Amino acid sequence: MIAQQLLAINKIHSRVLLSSSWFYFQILTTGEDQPANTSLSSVMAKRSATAVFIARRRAKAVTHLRNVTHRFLRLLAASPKIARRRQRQRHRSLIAVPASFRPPPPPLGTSEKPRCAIQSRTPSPTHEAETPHQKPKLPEPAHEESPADAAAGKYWAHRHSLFSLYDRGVRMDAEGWYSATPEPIAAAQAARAAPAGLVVDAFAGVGGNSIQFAARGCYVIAVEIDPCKVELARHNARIYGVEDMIEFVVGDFFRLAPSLKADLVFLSPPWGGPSYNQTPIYTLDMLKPKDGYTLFQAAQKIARDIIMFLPRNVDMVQVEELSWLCSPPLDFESEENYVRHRFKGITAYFGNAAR
Ligand code: MGP
Ligand code: SAH
Repeated sequence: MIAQQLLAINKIHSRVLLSSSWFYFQILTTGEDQPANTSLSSVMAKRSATAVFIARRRAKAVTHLRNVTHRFLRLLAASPKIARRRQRQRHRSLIAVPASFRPPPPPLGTSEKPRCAIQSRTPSPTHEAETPHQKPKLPEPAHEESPADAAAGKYWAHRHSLFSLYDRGVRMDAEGWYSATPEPIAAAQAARAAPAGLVVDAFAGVGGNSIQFAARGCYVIAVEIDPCKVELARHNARIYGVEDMIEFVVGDFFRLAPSLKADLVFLSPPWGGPSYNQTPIYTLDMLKPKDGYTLFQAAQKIARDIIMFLPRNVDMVQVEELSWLCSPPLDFESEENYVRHRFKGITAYFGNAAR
């Protein structure tokens, strides 16, 4: 596949080269075909005008490549990194990149508009099998990997821990990639809800938590402010066969909260982007779009039982204090969440959700 991709890139390059060579040819022939009475200076002027034209055309071609195929180029840059990581895991040969391998998500923190779907096809699992006799023919990266590339590759590598059915066509957007709750964690959180209970997922995103609550047998009201994400979440819920268990609501949780009632509220608000862990202690006022106290109080209007998914560097003293906002104080329990021994976040359980 990489070979095909390289071939595609080569084709583009050879087109650029061909057109350049055509213009070089033109320069030469123009020179030879000049009528005898044409002065040397006019020939030179023509040549330099053509040269300027070529330079502009080349510049355009390069810009075009950079803009249109940037994801594809990033994929090429990322592939050796993925391969090296797999080699380190003592795989004897590299994994062939599947035909439908899709580029990682767009660079984080760019001005690129969020998209409802950045993938269209499902990778074929059979292509991911090792091909023992195949020598790796991955290109060396032309440049050092940027932090954005590294981040994009990192989340792509986590796709199956975010959604085990990812290969069936799960869709994500940039924010979804870095904020979806990994499936094993979402399943453990959902296990605290009573089956057949009514759950409000206040910040539903691309559906990571709503799907697991629904799979548990709960009826879910999934609130999400971004209509595009609601479409992604609905699509993903369909893949998991739980679409009928979820009522999707496009709206601002803080506006909707006073008019909602449920058995349990699940809160996984924005943490302020992937840079949330740049501070040694994450305080509750850093949560978005409103601080943790305002958020918790809004949730208390809906249900006594509350579950919050919080950054791993959160100030636990502040989190426990939330249970004192109720009189008598709510039962409280906190849990560190790991995926493959990596610390991902902390879940705080309040009320009957605490064990
Ligand atoms: P992470 O720390 O960005 O990734 O997010 P990771 O892979 O643990 O980083 P590394 O340091 O191990 O390389 C870890 C998990 O936190 C993600 O899988 C999300 O579930 C969750 N998460 C991250 N962010 C930035 C958010 C967020 O803004 N909101 C919510 N609700 N969850 C988030
Ligand atoms: N738990 C989700 C991820 C949630 S990320 C999952 O597993 O997929 C936080 C989400 O909150 C983002 O999708 C963001 O669009 C949404 N959001 C931000 N402000 C909101 C608000 N005021 N009301 C509802 N949703 C909001």
